[in-house]
Amino acid sequence: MISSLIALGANQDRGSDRPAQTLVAAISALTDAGLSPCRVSRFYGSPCFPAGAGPDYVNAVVECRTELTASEILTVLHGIEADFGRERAQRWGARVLDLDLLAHGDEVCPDAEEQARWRHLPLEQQMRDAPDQLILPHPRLQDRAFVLVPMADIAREWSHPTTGEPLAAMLGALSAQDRDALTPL
Ligand code: PH2
Ligand code: MG
Ligand code: MG
Repeated sequence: MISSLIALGANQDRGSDRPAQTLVAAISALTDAGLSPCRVSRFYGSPCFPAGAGPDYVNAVVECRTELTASEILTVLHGIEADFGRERAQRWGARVLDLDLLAHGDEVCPDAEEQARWRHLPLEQQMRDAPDQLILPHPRLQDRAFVLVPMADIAREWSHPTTGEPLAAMLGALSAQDRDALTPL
């Protein structure tokens, strides 16, 4: 069994469902797909990144233990996003549901060099270029309070497989302002 960390986010109502209800439904859908979360973080309200680009998000992180490969998990996540009516129109636009595979055990994809290249991408290039292949760990993980704060609820012991940096150090490297902008619901 491999431990997988999955980030959930929503900042748009889905029919009459508010984003937090959508995350609850998405966790059920993960369970139905055989990815039953063994740990679920608190749900947090978080200001949209980049600031002003859209409504506030609800974010959470779950841990699943699974025999599925990373690419099989990704297929499941994309299937759930599609079932929930996610349209992949605008990069970083408003979305009814976003499911991101953050990490799959200690796996580094496609390799350490390429993972590092995406991790160090300047912001303007991040806004323009999306990787067409799975990058693990998620290349933006260390930059985002809306990932690290919920992750710390359930995966305090996690450390980055290439940099060796512990989660607590990544959290400490964020500004207090970014961390404090996350509010548990
Ligand atoms: N996801 C994005 C872009 N911006 N901002 C917050 N607060 N939470 C997110 O999950 C998020 C975002 C792209 O996936
Ligand atoms: Mg995504
Ligand atoms: Mg995302």
